[in-house]
Amino acid sequence: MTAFQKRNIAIQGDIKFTGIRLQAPAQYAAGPKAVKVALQHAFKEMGVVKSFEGLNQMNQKEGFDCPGCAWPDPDTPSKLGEYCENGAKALAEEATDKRVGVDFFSKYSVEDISRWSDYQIGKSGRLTQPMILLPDSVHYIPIAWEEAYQTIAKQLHELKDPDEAVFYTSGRSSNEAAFLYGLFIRAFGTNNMPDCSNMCHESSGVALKETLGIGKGSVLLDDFGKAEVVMVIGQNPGTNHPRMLSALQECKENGGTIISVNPLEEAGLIRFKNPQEIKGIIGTGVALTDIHLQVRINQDVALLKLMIKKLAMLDEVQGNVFDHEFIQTYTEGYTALLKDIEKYTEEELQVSCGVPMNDVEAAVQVLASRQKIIICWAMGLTQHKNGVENIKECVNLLLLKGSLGKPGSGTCPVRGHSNVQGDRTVGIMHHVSPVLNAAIEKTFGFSPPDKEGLDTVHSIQAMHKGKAKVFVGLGGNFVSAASDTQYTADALQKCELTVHISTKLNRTHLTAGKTSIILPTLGRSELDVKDGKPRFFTVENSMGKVHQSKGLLTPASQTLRSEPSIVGGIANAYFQKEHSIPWKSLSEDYVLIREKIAAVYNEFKDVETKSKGSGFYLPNTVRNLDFSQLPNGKAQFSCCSLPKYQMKEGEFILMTIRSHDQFNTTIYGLNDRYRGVYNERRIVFMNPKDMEKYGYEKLDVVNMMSRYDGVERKAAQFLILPYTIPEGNLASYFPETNVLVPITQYADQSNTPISKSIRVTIERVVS
Ligand SMILES: Nc1nc2c(c(=O)[nH]1)N[C@H]1C(S)=C(S)[C@@H](COP(=O)(O)OP(=O)(O)OC[C@H]3O[C@@H](n4cnc5c(=O)[nH]c(N)nc54)[C@H](O)[C@@H]3O)O[C@H]1N2
Ligand SMILES: Nc1nc2c(c(=O)[nH]1)N[C@H]1C(S)=C(S)[C@@H](COP(=O)(O)OP(=O)(O)OC[C@H]3O[C@@H](n4cnc5c(=O)[nH]c(N)nc54)[C@H](O)[C@@H]3O)O[C@H]1N2
Ligand SMILES: [Mo]
Repeated sequence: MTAFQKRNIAIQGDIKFTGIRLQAPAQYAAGPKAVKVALQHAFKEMGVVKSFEGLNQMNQKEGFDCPGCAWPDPDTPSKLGEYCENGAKALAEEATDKRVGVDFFSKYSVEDISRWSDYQIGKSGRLTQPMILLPDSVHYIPIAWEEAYQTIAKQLHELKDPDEAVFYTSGRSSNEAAFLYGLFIRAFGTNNMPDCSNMCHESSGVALKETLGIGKGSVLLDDFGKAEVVMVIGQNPGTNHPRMLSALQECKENGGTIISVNPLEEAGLIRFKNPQEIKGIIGTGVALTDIHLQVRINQDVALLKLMIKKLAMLDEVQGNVFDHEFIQTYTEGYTALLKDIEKYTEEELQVSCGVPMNDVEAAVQVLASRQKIIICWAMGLTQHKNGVENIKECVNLLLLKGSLGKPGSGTCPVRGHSNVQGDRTVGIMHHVSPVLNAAIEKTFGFSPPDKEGLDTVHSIQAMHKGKAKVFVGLGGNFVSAASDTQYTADALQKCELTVHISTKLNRTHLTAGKTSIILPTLGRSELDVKDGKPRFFTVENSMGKVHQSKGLLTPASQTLRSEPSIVGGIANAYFQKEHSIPWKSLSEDYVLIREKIAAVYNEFKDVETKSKGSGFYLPNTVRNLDFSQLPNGKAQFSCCSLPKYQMKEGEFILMTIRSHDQFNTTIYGLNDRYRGVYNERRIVFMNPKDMEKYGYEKLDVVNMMSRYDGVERKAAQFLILPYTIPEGNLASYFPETNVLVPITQYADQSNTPISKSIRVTIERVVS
């Protein structure tokens, strides 16, 4: 065994400003500018020919699913192109012509690369062949595929207990890859399956399962055109789900009302110029938001309670504001909810949420007379200490209005990664499901472990304590995505082995274990050929529809292997020949994997044929108002408490959000066009009154500090920008601010880090 030399790895790269330029925030999203920017990114990374080749096939029935977000495709995709600006950027990032090969790694050590920004690291290009970093070295060197598998297998065999390994999944992997991965992990003997959902929509899953019986949303894309009201809470579709704007446009054109609830007035929610329509290119576009409720960070429960209280008063007079028949037939806990609401005065709720009473009244008037209501939400609700309760309060409102199980209404947790929902459906889950275990046992003849596994936060803590010694990542960028960057980096670096199945180089490959292996994989857009024939895999979108995805671009390198092939390769090396599961065959044959998925999950019956064309919907009990899984067979109202903050003088609540030019930790560029910020990411948005109160000028340089568990964490060097944001609230981008999120602070029940409500103070940097 070679001695380990601790490496000197920077967790964030050298901190420097990049030359900020400012403009007024945009008043609309998309339009011709979006098309221009999309093509600029695409041409720069992959040239003109490949750009059109790729973009023309994205989200088309015979093509590949966009590697960006999970928003569904319409049943008849537009021939003009069914992609958005940020989908084009996602493709450009994956299909770039740049390469990170052996020369790159011999030229730069992991210590060197770690000084670069995430933006620079990402722009280095695609990984081309398997590489290994040995304990006594700071340079990755090439390794053959088979040898890499054997090295991993050997290390896994050396563990005293299978629970000493953790297997992370990011949500871009196909159903086939995720199923095989989950099967291998269970056969290996652990449920340690942290995944990106743990940092994302876990709070939604927990809240929806408890209240409605299934952890997924209930609306279909068509419902947007039928809805009378769409509420968009804690979500920024203009940047993160741009194709959702077409659905909102349809709602508006059919006479619907849009209510947005957000501490920021996001451009994408103000007005939309649809680039697929002539009027969107040359006209003024469609106004989207009718009523904007500028809630203070993490005061959505207060706002929703206030609305419910006012609706209840109206209902007392009119008798028809709530859907009493629905409540009577399908729900439980109505009386307790009304009683709970009485505990609060309107004034205290209004003071907590900070929304002017007139605006609340306007929203209440709209909601009072409408029944078809959709509530959409994303990270603005899930990433708080009370993330689960935020969502339960939304469910309360829908139940009161009977807005479930009918066209134009329902829950819409807008998912992040393009297949994060599918990965969960086919078994990526740290909890134990006796039903799944029984089905696996029946199909494969082994008993999966019945001990709860570790989620993201607890995996990090286990690695930090030395209880977990091997980390395997199927995609993702664990160190930059997770909270408490220094702590997480230390945790990974304590591991004996880290394994990264990735398309592109990222910081997690640098904050590596003593030994570290990079296994480069095919991207979604790339041709995956077996026996001379291109093959497809399947994904599930945000609305529970499973469909095919088939890449067509020439792979970045001939050495790349597909994710199922890599996962099967590791499994085969671990179990060697004598095992009841045919790992080798599974690693080579997606049809066989799909057969096994269908054997384990009834709802995937005939997936081979049904996933063709526009695909098929998985069953959804809420759509049929089937609450038989729940206590007394009823949907559950919840009594949620108000989040209380005893803020000290000088303290702020910080939300860490995405700019327009990033996909999570992948930084496409340095602009946040809709918010009027160009060429800089180290910024913090602040209310002008707070700036005045504390004597700050625009572009003053500050540090932000959080203090939890007696420890001070610092994010150094941010430029202050005046912005329309509630007083006492701040906004800044992640991953730069993840150093501030303590590993110990996460949502009750779902363990999702509190990335949207971190208590911070700021200090001026004197130059
Ligand atoms: N282009 C692009 N697309 C993406 C991604 C990306 O990074 N780039 N990421 C993907 C992933 S994994 C995900 S999960 C989604 C994320 O999609 P979003 O959830 O839209 O992403 P965030 O930038 O985190 O934005 C959160 C929004 O919530 C608001 N917000 C913050 N705190 C609160 C609060 O307390 N209450 C309310 N009401 N609002 C609040 C913020 O102002 C912001 O508008 O997008 C997916 N799509
Ligand atoms: N402070 C703060 N932190 C957050 C959030 C926040 O809002 N604020 N959001 C959280 C959320 S919602 C999420 S989902 C997580 C995201 O966490 P992750 O999913 O771990 O992070 P990504 O940045 O999406 O991962 C990008 C990497 O995935 C790899 N990759 C890309 N495509 C593929 C592929 O097809 N196959 C494989 N194998 N690898 C691929 C590339 O190497 C790329 O560098 O971050 C969370 N962290
Ligand atoms: Mo996410």
